[in-house]
This record gives sequence, C-alpha cells and structure tokens, in this order.
Amino acid sequence: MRIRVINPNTTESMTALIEASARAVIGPGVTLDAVTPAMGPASIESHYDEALSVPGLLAAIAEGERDGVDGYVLACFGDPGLDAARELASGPVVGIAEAAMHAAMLVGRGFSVVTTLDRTRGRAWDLAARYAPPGACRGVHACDIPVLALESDPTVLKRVVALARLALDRDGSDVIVLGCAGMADLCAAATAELGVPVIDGVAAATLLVQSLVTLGVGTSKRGEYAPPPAKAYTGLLASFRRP
Ligand code: 5HY
Repeated sequence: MRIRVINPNTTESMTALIEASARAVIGPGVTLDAVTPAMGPASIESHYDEALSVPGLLAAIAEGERDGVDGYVLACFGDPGLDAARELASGPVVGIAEAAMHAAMLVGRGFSVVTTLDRTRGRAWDLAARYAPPGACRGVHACDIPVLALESDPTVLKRVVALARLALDRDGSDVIVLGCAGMADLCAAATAELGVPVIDGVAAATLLVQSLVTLGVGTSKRGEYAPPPAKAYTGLLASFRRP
C-alpha cells in the first residue's frame, strides 16, 4: 500500500515534521512519502493563503495518480481543496481536521480545538459544522503563534498546554484537537501533561487512509467526486487542463 502525505504549504522543514508523525503510525507493508508542493504559500494562515495552496496540492494529487498512490493525507488543518482533491483521486483523501474531529468524537463527549492565529478560528468552526454534530465542538482557541514559529519558539508546548487546560475547563470538553499540522510533535507531551486524549490530525488521517485502503474502498466516482469535466484553463493554470 502506498500513502502520500501532502503538506499544502511549501515549507520543507514542516513537511519533515509532518512525515515523522505519519511515519510513526504506518503499519507493515505500507510505503509512505511526504511531499511539498512546487508552488504555494510558505504557511497557511488566511483564506487567501488557503486558496493559493490549492493548485499546488492538486498538482501533487495528479502526480500521485500517475505514480499509483493508493491514498492521500491533506496535512493542513484547513483541509484546503479536499473536495477537489477527491475529484482527482481514485483512492481515499482525508484531511487532518476531518480525521482529528472524527477521532475526537470517538473518544469523548466534546472536544476543543487549539489552533495558531485567531483569524483561523472561523475556518475551524466551519469545518466543525461540516464534520461534527452540534455541540461536539465545544470551543476553538488560538495560541497566537504563527505557523512557522511553532518549530522555533521554545515556549510553544507550555503555551499550547496552558491554553488547552483553560479550554477544557471553560468549554467543559474532554478531548483536545491540535489545530495545526505543525503541532504534531507536541501531541505526546501534551497528552502526558493534560491527562486527556490529545488528537494529532496527521497521525489520525494517516491511520484512517490506511484503514480505508485496507477496507478496499476508494473515493466514489459516482456523482460529485467523479473526475472533473475536461476543459481549458488559461494563464498560470494552463497546465491544469484535464486529459
Ligand atoms: C496548517 N496552516 O496545519 C495550518 C494551520 C492553521 O500552514 N498548516 C498551515 O493555522 O490554520
């Protein structure tokens, strides 16, 4: 089985962190590769960033289809381009927000999300509304650490754990969802400090893709996720023309 983890931003060091989290959970006989798109934003912290991350990740999916990849993880908490990626892919495509929120609902009564910048909270709530029944997501909290500072700022773990503890008390939740792929390496230490399930979406999505491929199911090609109709794209997107 071949799984491809795509970091929709273009920061290689973050792709390496994401790969370590995914590689830690793959089973025997699973080949995993983590890719950084050839184009896109250095980090995704706005709707503009998210929109501009999509062509690069779609190009990585198209390449994966040529390479015979069985399933994909979209390793950005905004789950950018998820539906478009599913139109291109024959195998399953799972976003890390989607995976983390579903895993959280399997192990608790209500979860809180701890994410990066305050301005990304709206997107997390949008995704919670899509993936979770009302009341499952009890709160979304921002630690106000920029995505790329997560790797270098020595206070990250302390601040994320402190905010998570506040969220558990204030929201009355019993599970924490890490709201950024760049927080994947905090999961074990945060779990030990908080004493509640802390979900890293990168690991959760990798295991979900592995399970779906093992189940022998891929993305349905009947209806909405059928291949997009062939047409011309112009300018910078001319190369996205479908066969
Ligand atoms: C992520 N941004 O997981 C999101 C997190 C966020 O570049 N990778 C990014 O803040 O929305």
